[in-house]
Amino acid sequence: MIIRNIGIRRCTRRLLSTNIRDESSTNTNHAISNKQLLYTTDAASPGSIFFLPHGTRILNKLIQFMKNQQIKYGFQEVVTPLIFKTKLWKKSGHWDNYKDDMFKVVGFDMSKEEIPHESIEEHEYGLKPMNCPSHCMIFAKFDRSYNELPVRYSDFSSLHRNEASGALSGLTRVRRFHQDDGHIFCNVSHIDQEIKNTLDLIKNTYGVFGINEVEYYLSTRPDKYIGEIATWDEAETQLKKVLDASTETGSWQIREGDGAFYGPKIDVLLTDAFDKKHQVGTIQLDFQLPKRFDLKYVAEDGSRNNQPILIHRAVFGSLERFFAILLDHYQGKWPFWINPRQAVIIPINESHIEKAEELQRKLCGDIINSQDEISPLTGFNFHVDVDKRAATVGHRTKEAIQSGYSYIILIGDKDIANGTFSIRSRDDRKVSNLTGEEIYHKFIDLERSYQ
Ligand code: SSA
Ligand code: ZN
Repeated sequence: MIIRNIGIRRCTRRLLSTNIRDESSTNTNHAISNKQLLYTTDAASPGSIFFLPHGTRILNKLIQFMKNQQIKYGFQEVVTPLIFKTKLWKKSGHWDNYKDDMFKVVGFDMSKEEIPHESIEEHEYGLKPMNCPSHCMIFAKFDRSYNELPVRYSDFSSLHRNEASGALSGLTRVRRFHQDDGHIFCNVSHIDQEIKNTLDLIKNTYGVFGINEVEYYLSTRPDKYIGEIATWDEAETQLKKVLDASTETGSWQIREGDGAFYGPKIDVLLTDAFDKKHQVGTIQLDFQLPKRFDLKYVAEDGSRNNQPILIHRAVFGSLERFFAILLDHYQGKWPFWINPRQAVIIPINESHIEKAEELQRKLCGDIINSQDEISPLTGFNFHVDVDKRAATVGHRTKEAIQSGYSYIILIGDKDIANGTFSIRSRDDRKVSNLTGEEIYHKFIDLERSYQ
């Protein structure tokens, strides 16, 4: 039974990954990454990405973007452990239903374990493939009342899944990744609104990146599941209802048997430039984990035995997979707000270097310019370089465009005399003459409006 089910799971995955693993989009992404120095990998840790400084800038922007949206939607961010004892994974159901996709962790020196015990469960840990158990544990730590629901936790933890080496693909299927994960603990009356909010957030988020072609799928009960069929049917009906009612989704399709082991889900898929589909966002309705973790809240009438419902959701899906989508979507031509190379200043000759560096300091913002010993926590800080090389202006400009800088700023004698700089964008030869202050405010406006 187990083997058959695993076979089916692998099989559905293979169906998806025949699309996902197409080498063409992966290769293009690698080529852009190599040129722009965004990420790298090493055989010492297959399927785990090293994000280089410029790639990390993009990743941090995505995280900051999502943190800000989530505050608006009432999420509270938490930080949770990476390893949990086997006992916890047995309780959550991952041990029976997800173990093959997990990494086991044991200390080399067992004598360091606090409680010497015969049981393997006392010293064997699993590296988490999901954040849901941690969030259920936090919910269970306190007495909960109906008037605090929905409780919404978000988490950007590292997750590890022991994906088959043959299934690994670029940034889209990796072993270590970070979801923009969220878990909503609520009651039945909240479900529709919470799912609608998430669908709105998904649509609006993708819209910021100019991605408007989105497909929605309802993934139903897999062969390997926990709980009662009647509960599953109820959850699936509920999701169908929201999908039908939601003006955001338009039409949607069914993926039979592709739900999570704990509940059915709405999966959101994007298609890349090579016509390959990638599952990014997901919304999952779960009546099972609250039962396994014995989650309870006190209702308005004072009754204590009320079980919340759990909604799992991710908007980007994982930062790694979404990064791959963006690489493919922009082909390295990042919009200013997320560009790891926002501007380069080119002093025409040596005598202009001082002014160039002055402008660089200004655009790099409050953190660098702080007069205090300790830099402030927030402020606008743009990624601006100065190209002081002796090469011709034409050559340096051409290289700057090829490297993907959004703006090229020239400074020469005439500019110094006028107290301005000559600024042009990557895509338009038209030059404007702006003061340092005007450039700084232009950049602030671009970042604020996600351009
Ligand atoms: N527990 C839920 C979220 O609360 C969960 O983990 N759901 S999920 O398994 O469907 O994963 C969510 C998203 O993570 C997926 O839609 C996909 O975008 C991303 N993801 C899953 N596995 C991988 C992987 N191996 N590599 C990159 N991204 C992944
Ligand atoms: Zn989850």
